Amino acid sequence: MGFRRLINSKKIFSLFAAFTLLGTNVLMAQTETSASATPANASSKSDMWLGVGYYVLLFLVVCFIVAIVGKILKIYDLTLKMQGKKGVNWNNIIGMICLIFLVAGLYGTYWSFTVQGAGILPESASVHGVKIDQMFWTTTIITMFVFIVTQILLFGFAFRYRGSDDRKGYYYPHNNTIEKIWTIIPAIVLTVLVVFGFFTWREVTNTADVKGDINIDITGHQFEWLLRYPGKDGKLGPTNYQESYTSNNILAVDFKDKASYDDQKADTLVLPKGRSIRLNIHAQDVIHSVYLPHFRVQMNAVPGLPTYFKFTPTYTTEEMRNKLDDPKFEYLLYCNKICGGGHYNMQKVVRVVSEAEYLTWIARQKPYLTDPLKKDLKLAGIGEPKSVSQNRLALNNK
Ligand SMILES: [Cu+2]
Repeated sequence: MGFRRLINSKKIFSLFAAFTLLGTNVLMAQTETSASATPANASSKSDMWLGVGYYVLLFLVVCFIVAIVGKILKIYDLTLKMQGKKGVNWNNIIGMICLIFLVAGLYGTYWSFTVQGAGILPESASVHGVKIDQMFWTTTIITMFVFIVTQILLFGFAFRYRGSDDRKGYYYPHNNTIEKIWTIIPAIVLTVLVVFGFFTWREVTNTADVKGDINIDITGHQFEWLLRYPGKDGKLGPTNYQESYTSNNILAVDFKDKASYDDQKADTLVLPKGRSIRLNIHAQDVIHSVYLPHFRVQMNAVPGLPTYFKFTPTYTTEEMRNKLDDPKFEYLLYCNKICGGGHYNMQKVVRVVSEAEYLTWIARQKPYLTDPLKKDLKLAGIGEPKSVSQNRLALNNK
C-alpha cells in the first residue's frame, strides 16, 4: 500500500521529472563546454538542445501514457468488481509484459548490432591481430547464442506458465541432473575460452627479440606521446630518469652509452609494413596506455615499469585507405587510460609505409641529441664524447 501511494504521489513524480531535466542539463553542459571550443558550433549546439528537449519530452510522454493506462485499468478493475465480476486478470497482464519485454529486448539487441555494429574496427592490420579477432568473434558468437536462448527461456516461461486459477504450481525443489548440466556445460565452455585466450595471449606476447626488429621507444606523459627511434646502429640508448633528466633531455636518455648519440625523435609513428616492431613502453607521471586499435595492440604504460609490445603491420596506410574506400583514413595511436584532463587529446597519427618510404622518412628525422642538449652535456661533437662520465657527475651533483 505504501509503495502504491509513493508511485501515485504527485510530489514524487514532479521531483523525478525535475531531477531528470537537471541531470540531462548538467550532462549536456559538459559536452557543451568541450564542443564550444570551436566557434562554428552554433547550429550543432541548437541541434543538440533540440535533441535533449526531444528526449525529455519523450520521457514525460511515456510517463503520462503509463500513468493513464494504469488509471484506466484501475477504473476498469473497480467497475468489474462493482458489477460483481472477477476484475482484471493481472497474471495475464504481467505475462504479456514479460512477452513484450522479450520481443522489445531482442529487437533492441538486433538494433544495437546493426547501428553500433557499424562502428566496428576494420580488418586487423597486424599479423597477431587476426588471432585476436578470431578469439573475439568466437567469444561473441558463443555468448550471444547463450544470451538469446536464456532470454527466450526466461521470459517465454514466465509468459507460458503465468499464474492461472486453472492450474496449481508444481513444487519442484531440486534436481541433481539439471544442476549438473548447468554447472558443467558453462564450466567447460568458459574453460575452453579462457585456455584459448591464454594461449593466444602467450603467442602474441612471447616473442623472442630478433635482429631485424625495429625498436621504438614510446613514452607517455601528461598529455602526449614522445617517440624515439634508433639511429643507424639500430640500437636505442638506455634511459636513466634519476640521473639524466633535464629540460633538454626529457626522455632522460643516458649519454654515457654511445648507442644514444644517433637516436632520433619523431612526431609521427611511422612503421614499415611487414617488419617486426618492438614498442618499448614508458610513462613519466601517471599510468597511460598505448592503444593502437587497428593493430589490436594495447599495453599499459606504467611509471617505473618499462614494458614492450611486439607486432608486425600487414597493410600500409594507403592499402587500408583503398580497402575501406576512405581516402582520409589514418591509423591512430591513443591513450587508453583516463590519465587526466587532457587525456582525450593524447593522440598521434600512425603511418604504415613501404620499407623504402620508411628509410627515406627516417633519414629526414632530427637527432635527439640537440645542440642545447650537447651544450648541457658539454659534448664537443657526436662520436667524440669528452669525458662524458665526468660531465654526468657534474650534472648529478647539481
Ligand atoms: Cu594518457
